[in-house]
Amino acid sequence: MKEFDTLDDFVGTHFIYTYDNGWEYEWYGKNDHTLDYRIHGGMVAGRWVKDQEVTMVKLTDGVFKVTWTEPTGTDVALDFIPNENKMHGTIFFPKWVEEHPEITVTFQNDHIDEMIEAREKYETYPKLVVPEFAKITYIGDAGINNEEVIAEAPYEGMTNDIREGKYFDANYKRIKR
Ligand code: FER
Repeated sequence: MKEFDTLDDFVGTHFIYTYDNGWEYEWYGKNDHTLDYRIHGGMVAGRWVKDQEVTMVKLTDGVFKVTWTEPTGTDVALDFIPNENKMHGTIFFPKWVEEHPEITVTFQNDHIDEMIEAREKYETYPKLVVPEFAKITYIGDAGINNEEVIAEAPYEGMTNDIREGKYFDANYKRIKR
């Protein structure tokens, strides 16, 4: 398996991981400041997002930190230790996302105004803080700025298809079903 060292090794990587609370997330570092993702399990399963602006840094050899704030007001801080198939994530949900998660469960890019409206209309505090370790169940080298990685809504069985090699071809393009 690929050994991770520098930030260049990390950027362009596609991960699937399952948090110890059972939530399953799919993450693609499209370039050194942009994230695309899909959520397959947990409080906001079904949500997917492209072009989230993030900060990605190398903490030390093979250890990487990714942080960002969402249009919903949710804040996220992730630490990846890919050589150990391990990561740790902390999600800081505004109170309104905990009370109305369904508003955020969509292709967010088509509904940015609704997210901003909801974060103004509903309560922010107290926040729901969810700190969890996760096991990385898939690592793919998708390359930089690959728009095919996160290009459709999540479906039941999608992460199994990806893990089993049924979803991407040798050039990391989607195999259309
Ligand atoms: C993650 C934890 C949280 C992640 C994304 C989020 C793709 C986003 C949460 C939200 O906006 O609801 O590990 O990785």
